[in-house]
Amino acid sequence: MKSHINEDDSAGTGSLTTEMPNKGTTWISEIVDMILNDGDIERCKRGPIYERVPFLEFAGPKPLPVGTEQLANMASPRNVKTHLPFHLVPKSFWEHDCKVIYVARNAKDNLVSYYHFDLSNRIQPWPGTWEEYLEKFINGKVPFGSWYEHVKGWWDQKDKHRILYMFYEDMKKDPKQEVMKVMKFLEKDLADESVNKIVHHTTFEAMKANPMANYTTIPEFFFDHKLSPFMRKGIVGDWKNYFTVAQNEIFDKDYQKKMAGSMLPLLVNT
Ligand code: PPS
Repeated sequence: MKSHINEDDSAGTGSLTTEMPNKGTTWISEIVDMILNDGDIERCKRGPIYERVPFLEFAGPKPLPVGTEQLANMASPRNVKTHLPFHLVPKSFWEHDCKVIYVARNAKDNLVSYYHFDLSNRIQPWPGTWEEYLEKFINGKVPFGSWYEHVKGWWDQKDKHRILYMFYEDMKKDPKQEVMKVMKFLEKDLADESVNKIVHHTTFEAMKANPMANYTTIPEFFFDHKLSPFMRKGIVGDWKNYFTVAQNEIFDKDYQKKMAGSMLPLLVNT
């Protein structure tokens, strides 16, 4: 895997967009692709997001591409997606000083989004009822493991490597400011007009309407948008529509316990 990912990245030009699933990976992937392509919208429609941004650990059913095979045939700088927790990322990323953009999202919205994603995603385990899924999430029994360990694991490493740690909620609140942060991190200097284009092209509405970003091009046997569309709501605070008062109390109590001692800003009641 090492040679696949990094042989062209000795200058540290590769960039990895990473996060627990359903935190906004697709959103940040599209932003990075737009920045690397100088805000050229047509160029960013050259293929579906999963062809433009290989998913490092993905090796699912055909016709979807295998991440490492795509990367082997791609020139640097490569924009790579992963959901891996920090300790599972290939060491070659750090040996080659690759840049990583991590996006964290408030735990409850992440859970709600992940629940709907697993309803539609036919290659991940069936989520069960909302109550069952809530329990699985709390206990880290969902694909890619514990949300708590994931966000803390990357937070603890953010000053030791070239990691830009971002928050979904900040991206919603001030998308232009966050796009400019990413631009600076990638050492790109685009004109204000291009930045505005990127912000517009990567709004929830624009991406939902864009077949190259909304995953409607993948076969139904893999993801059934009729059960719940991939671009579902794209909002902050949707958890309030799902948690009962009792579930909220249990979640908050458990959150405090699991996150005790972490310097990570609270990611639970936005
Ligand atoms: S995946 O499959 O795990 O990589 O999913 P991921 O892309 O990380 O997360 C999907 C959620 O991100 C929302 N999304 C967006 N929100 C705001 N703006 C934009 N542009 C955007 N693009 C994707 C998407 O709607 C999913 O969140 P929910 O809350 O389910 O709507």
